Amino acid sequence: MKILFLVPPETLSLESSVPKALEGGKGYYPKLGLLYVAGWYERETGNRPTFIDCPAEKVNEQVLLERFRELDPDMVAMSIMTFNLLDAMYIAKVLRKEKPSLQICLGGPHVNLYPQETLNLPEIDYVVFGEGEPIFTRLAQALEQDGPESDKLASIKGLGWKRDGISTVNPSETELLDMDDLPFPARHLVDISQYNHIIGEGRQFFTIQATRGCPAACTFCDIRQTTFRCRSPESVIQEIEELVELGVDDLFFVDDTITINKKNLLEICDQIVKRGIKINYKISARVDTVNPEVIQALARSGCYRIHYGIESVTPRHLKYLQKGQTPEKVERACKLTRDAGIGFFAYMMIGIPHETKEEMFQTVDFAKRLKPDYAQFSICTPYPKTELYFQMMKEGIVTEDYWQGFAENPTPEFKIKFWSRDFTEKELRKIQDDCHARFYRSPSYIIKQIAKVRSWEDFTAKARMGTKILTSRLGV
Ligand code: B12
Ligand code: SF4
Repeated sequence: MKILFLVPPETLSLESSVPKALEGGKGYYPKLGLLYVAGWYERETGNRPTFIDCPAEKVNEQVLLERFRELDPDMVAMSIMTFNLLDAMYIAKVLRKEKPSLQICLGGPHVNLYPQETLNLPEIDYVVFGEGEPIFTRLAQALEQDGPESDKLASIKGLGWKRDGISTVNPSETELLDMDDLPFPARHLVDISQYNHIIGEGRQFFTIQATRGCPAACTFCDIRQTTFRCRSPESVIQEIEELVELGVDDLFFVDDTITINKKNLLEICDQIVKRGIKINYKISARVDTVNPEVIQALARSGCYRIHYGIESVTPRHLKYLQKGQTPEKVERACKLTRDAGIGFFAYMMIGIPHETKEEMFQTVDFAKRLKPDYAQFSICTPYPKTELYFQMMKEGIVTEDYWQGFAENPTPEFKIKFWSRDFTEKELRKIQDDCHARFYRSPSYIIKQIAKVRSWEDFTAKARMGTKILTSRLGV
């Protein structure tokens, strides 16, 4: 069976709480989840699939069609967030028209939330929900083996399948994978030079994952209270060494909070130093999971930036979001980080239910005091099936289950709503622009950035990012 793993062109993606122009200019990250699925498939079957990442390779619909005709795959597998469901639907239709016998399988965060609804959509033959690596391979193998097909498909947990218009969604796979059983993502299927990041610190960027899951309870997040698991430090180091061999010198750990298991992380940092591995990297962390020992180890081993989810300065709002942190903890962690010479990105939120405009600007002032290298002010958005979404429905702020409507009938006319009793979307967008302007145009920020510039590349990266943020509303 010939398999094409595909990241479709982004033409119909929804605009999220971060303006599309800002999101779009940041560069291209690899689809690590799909590369993991491809890696497992390759290891188990010995078949070599094809991988086309249209946005990264700048492949448009016409070029994709040409390559599709040449490859003539039996199955196309795509990974989707809610934000690019429409892109996947559109391209599924185009490819199916080209080859009516083509089988189409979707997986990823959106499918994990809405397996049945996604399977019910036209052109979709299979959905995989949960950790997709073994499930997808079981599906591909089942389709190739002899014997009654429905029996084989019915026995695969985490799979949904459609035959003659009838959808069947099997029970979920409840067993989590041992992360050391995973092969490394199938990076050899993509041209790594096409991935980059506007504010990276190196010549060649790529992503890696050392842990899965997060025990914290932030209500706006899909990953909330999921089982935390780690790979062994040896395996992570081996993968980093492979990446360095490939020319990668700038890594992003996509882990939600890699700092939860400090022992493992310290071992990884230690090994990077001991083995003299030359790598710059950035991570994401909760402020309450770092301490001086961890920060020092990160600094020594090449960590140049930490992404902190800080959200707000107001304890009332932090509590509302069940963030489980205080402004004092935030200040402590940010100071530790600054003192160790690691930069940080402050993710802030405005438009939290019941928040006043004054409080939003207090959050900007707080962000300025923390002295991050970058700050992003997102409009608080209840994403599908999050605790925040259900909470806002209970309070009557979100008046209808509109994500359910989108999942059942995704149309390009759909626009994400910013639910607030106190502000219109236009007002919120204007406040968001004001927040970015207050932050990035503040003399203290500009002086600090000029003082910190290490090289011309560093300066131009910062200037590009700053310009992008300030002009993102203008769609440039
Ligand atoms: C890194 C990351 C990014 C990066 C890179 C994205 C990329 N190219 O992959 C950046 C910064 C660009 C990004 C942007 C955004 N992101 Co993001 N991101 C993540 C993060 C932290 C990690 C993703 C990852 O690599 N995971 C590791 C892999 C191994 O896991 P996975 O992708 O889930 O894949 C597994 C399964 O889902 C399944 N699977 C996945 N795909 C497929 C496909 C097939 C065929 C099969 C069989 C199985 C399968 O198997 C995989 C292996 O087990 C996740 C949170 C998380 N922990 O997943 C959020 C997350 C995916 N992002 C999210 C969001 C909301 C966004 C933004 C909209 C944020 C915003 N701007 O407001 C944008 C959207 C950008 C866009 N244009 O689409 C949400 C998605 C929610 C949803 N309902 O879709 C998540 C879940 C975080 C959250 N808030 O809860 N993101
Ligand atoms: S700490 Fe991050 S990953 Fe964990 S629940 Fe909160 S937002 Fe989600």
